[in-house]
Amino acid sequence: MGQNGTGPKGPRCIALVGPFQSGKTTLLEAILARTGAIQRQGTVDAGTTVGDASKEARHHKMSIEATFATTTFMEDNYVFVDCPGSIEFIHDMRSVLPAVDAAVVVCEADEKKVPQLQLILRELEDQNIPHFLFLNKIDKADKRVRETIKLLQPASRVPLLLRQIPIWNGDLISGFVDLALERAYVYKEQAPSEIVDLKGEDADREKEARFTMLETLADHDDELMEQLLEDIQPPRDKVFDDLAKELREREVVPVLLGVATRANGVLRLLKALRHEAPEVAETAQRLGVEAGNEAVALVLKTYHTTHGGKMSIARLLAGQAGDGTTFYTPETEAGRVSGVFKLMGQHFEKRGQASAGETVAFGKLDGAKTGDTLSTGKQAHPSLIDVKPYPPVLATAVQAKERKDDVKLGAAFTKLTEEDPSLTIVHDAETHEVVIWGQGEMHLRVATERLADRFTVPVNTRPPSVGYRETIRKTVSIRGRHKKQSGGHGQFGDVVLEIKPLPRSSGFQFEERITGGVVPRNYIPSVEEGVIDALKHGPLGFPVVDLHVALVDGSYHTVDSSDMAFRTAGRIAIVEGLPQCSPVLLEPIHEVEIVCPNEATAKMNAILSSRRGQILGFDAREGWPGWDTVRAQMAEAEIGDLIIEVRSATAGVGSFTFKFDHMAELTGRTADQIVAARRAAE
Ligand SMILES: Nc1nc2c(ncn2[C@@H]2O[C@H](COP(=O)(O)OP(=O)(O)OP(=O)(O)O)[C@@H](O)[C@H]2O)c(=O)[nH]1
Ligand SMILES: [Mg+2]
Repeated sequence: MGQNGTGPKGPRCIALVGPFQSGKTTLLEAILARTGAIQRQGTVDAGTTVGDASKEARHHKMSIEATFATTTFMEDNYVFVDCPGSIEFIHDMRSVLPAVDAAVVVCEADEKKVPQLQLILRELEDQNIPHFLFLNKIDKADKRVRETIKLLQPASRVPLLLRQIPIWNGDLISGFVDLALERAYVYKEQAPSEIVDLKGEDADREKEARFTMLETLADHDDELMEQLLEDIQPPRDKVFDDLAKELREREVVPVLLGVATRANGVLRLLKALRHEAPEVAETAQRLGVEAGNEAVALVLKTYHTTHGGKMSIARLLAGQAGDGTTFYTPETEAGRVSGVFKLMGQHFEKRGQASAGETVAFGKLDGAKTGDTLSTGKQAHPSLIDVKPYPPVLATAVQAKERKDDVKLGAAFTKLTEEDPSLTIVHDAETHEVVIWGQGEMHLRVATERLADRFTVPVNTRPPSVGYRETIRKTVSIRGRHKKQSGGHGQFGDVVLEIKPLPRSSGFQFEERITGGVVPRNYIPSVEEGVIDALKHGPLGFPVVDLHVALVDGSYHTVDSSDMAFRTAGRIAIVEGLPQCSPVLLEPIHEVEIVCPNEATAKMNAILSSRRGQILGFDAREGWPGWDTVRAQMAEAEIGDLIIEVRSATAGVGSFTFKFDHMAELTGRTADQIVAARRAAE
């Protein structure tokens, strides 16, 4: 199979991934323009691209979700998926990757973006996705390509294979030599590159670079190795076959060059995809699609259009599906397809039934969610993938701006998390707050914008409450007496409580030591209820924990005593007693584990120290050369916006996980401020 083969291939699905702002959306635009899917190539800066057509993406001039676009190249159907580069939106990329035939990693010769590149290559390597590197922005190149490859290689566990070299014209790159075709091209603005003669110094450089490329290929091909040793020129078709095979077997990462803004290098990229990327049958095999089902599809994204209802964007891995097809997930009935749509950014255009390899949107699959394996036939196909979102790192409490929107907000949350499973909604029963947890500042900002714009529920946001508690440090005995004479029946309850501190995380214990029936048995549970009630809100304003309360004495009245009266007496004793017990604030301390490229480790230590963190140690991150793991204990209040500092100190790639460890006493100015703020809020 040579590069010049012309037979039609199956429909493809290709992901465009890569570090933040590397030019993925611009490359998609160039591909769509070059293949005639759009009339003119739009730009990110003018807000005219297909990839960043959503209001939020335009507004922030960055991609915030995976966007799908359909085109045709040499009679083959392609769906390209423009994935966001920011780590905060990486879940969209991770949900799409399993089902694509190949990925194009758009990157730049920028040292600062190497850790991001490593992060993305790691996903591709772990998920076994064949991938190309598209070295973009070479109009701005200020170093030799070979140096750039050296810079980028540490990010990849697989050898990078340079298959084009630039032609320099002074300080600018004016074209390239394709090392497999052995042809030279000069770039034309917004037009296919033109073939020129390969001569002089360029011809010598070509020979050398081609030899390096063949040597790398020969590492996995003994026959080629022999030919090279014997100085025999391998036939061109053999070189192309090797390129295709080694890409598919993930033995090399071919590197192509280009300028997305000028659509330079796009045609060669498309040709490489056409000839070398696997087709759906191979992708289905990689995923473990079993024979026997009529149709099998994977849901890559869920989208709620403002008017059209729910869309499940899916790749069909086997069989056919159209209007009326009933799909099943392994757990349940996904629903009956109502409308099959062609994908073009924010536009969904109705089309006919889809067949294996195509990526389309299915309308009204109410029971389907992102990541689901859909199938038809007698027995549901087992789940093909399980992509879990990364644990969230930042939270914001939200409230509908208008009370009347409360119910609508609940429904909007459902849609929001269906579209983006890396968001989590938590209803805090204690503080009555609704908290959105997400992957970073921009992620949460976009989530609240989307609530307002797409789901029409404007919300107010504020930092979520910290789970403070309070406890006591002194033992006190105290009487609580409730006596009321208001005509007819009076109320009488009288108790003596001994309130005593307990060690950390003992919670609350109640004991009764009544002798001689001074408080009748049947009233004792009410006393305990009154105590529990009062402990919900201690003298500092927070729930009280780690204390022992004993009912030691009291008195009653045969007519006026009641459950209610003893409950009130219990409460009074606590309310009056606690302030005498030397109350103290407790704050939650978590164990935090930060991962970062090791050049940022010192900065992490500084950040942790400035946030009252106690560093427990740091190690090389297992399986991640060049990365460290820093562990620390840290107060919940300080973790609140920690991610913002971590990201800015690591060019966006650092992250952390945390889990509750213990409650610790907090005194001094910080504690006073917290208590004062609590009082002010009440
Ligand atoms: N000089 C130059 N600039 C480019 C090239 N490709 C893209 N850009 C610019 O780089 C910036 C980012 O481009 P985008 O296409 O939005 O990059 P992206 O990778 O989609 O960004 P995210 O999706 O937010 O990660 C824009 O200002 C583009 O105009 C290129 O080949 N050369
Ligand atoms: Mg983009």
